[in-house]
Amino acid sequence: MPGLSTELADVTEVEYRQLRLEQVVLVGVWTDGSAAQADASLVELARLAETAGSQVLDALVQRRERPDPATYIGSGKVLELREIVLGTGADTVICDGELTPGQLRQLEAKLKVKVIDRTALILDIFAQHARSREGKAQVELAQLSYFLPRLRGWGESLSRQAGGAGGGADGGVGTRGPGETKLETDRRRIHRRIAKLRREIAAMRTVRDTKRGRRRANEVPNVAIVGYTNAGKSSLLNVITGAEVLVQDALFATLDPTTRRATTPQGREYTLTDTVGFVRHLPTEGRDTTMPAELVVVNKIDHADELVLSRLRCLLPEAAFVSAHTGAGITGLVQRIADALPQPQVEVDALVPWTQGALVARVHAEGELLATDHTEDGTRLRARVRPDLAGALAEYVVQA
Ligand SMILES: Nc1nc2c(ncn2[C@@H]2O[C@H](COP(=O)(O)OP(=O)(O)OP(=O)(O)O)[C@@H](O)[C@H]2O)c(=O)[nH]1
Ligand SMILES: [Mg+2]
Repeated sequence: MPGLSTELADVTEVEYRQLRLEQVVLVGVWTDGSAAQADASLVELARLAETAGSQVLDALVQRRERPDPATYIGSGKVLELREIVLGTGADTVICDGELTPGQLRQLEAKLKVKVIDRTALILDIFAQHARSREGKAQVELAQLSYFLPRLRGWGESLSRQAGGAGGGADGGVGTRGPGETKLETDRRRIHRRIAKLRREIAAMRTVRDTKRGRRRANEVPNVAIVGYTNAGKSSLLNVITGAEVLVQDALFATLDPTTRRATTPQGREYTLTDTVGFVRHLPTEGRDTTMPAELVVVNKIDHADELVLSRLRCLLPEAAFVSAHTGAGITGLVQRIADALPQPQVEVDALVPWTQGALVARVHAEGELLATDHTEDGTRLRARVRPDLAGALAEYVVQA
């Protein structure tokens, strides 16, 4: 089972069916929005399924006011889906939404193949792609939290199977005892594992916040690249900073946010962070969604249809239109990032002695230089800087 830790496989060996997706059929419920939106959602689900390593054999959508509480799609559609499963030889059905444990269980019972939902699929891809310790821990935590309430469902349907024709609807005395005991043990072990992961993640977060805190103290502004998966966020980071972050024509190539140093054309330093992409119904837990200001970037203009592009330009007059591949628009984008950085507020006029070269360098990197002059006694600087740097320059300030 790619990505899922052996521990999880171990504790749930009976109840948890491995997410080995091979030949799949997709099914969606179209509740509102246009037909085109419903199609787009299913196309995206197909790409996700392929990213997870499976082959999509067929797909169907049902128009309904809301998903069926028992089986997600209506009972007639279940029969139709069963025919498709039999006809194509699919081993898995993937539903385009988040299903309740009960819906999953009932669909599995009726379709007689493994049924998973969009969330499980995304978590599976995350598990395959996470690289850093923190990333892996977060994915495992998300998976365990997702699977915990679903354990009972799988356990029950299996014990029903074990009970055979003779076992009643509740599994019967002989089948239930040991199974439930094992289930309880597994649940407790998973709860313990979840608690341990939470502690570890909290500890790693503290380390990261300390680093971030240090950057803040140094007044280095950070710019995050956020957006849809496969939009070219990592490619942008690479072209702007010369980094070599993995770029792939795949969903969720990036799962570990990377931060790189960058400088504005004027020489000010900032950091640029690549982030995990979005999709519809992305499990949102743990995402930092505070966004002070934003600059919309439209990438891949080399790839887009002229008509689509001109429509986008009308719709998004403020956006930066770029291509990470050809470099078109990148210079302009870099300047717009520079203009959007928070401006240092304190204006200083200082004569910095030659021995204090590091201070001069800091003014170049962190501040906005207004005038500079090399005198016999040192460097005369007029600049706008942040308060902490103004403090460091205080003793050299030239009295007017
Ligand atoms: N034609 C064209 N393709 C691009 C451009 N920028 C990126 N791509 C391609 O788009 C695909 C995704 O690029 P990435 O940079 O990995 O995208 P991402 O947003 O980081 O994706 P995730 O990390 O998976 O969320 C790759 O195949 C890139 O080569 C561009 O400007 N033009
Ligand atoms: Mg990426």
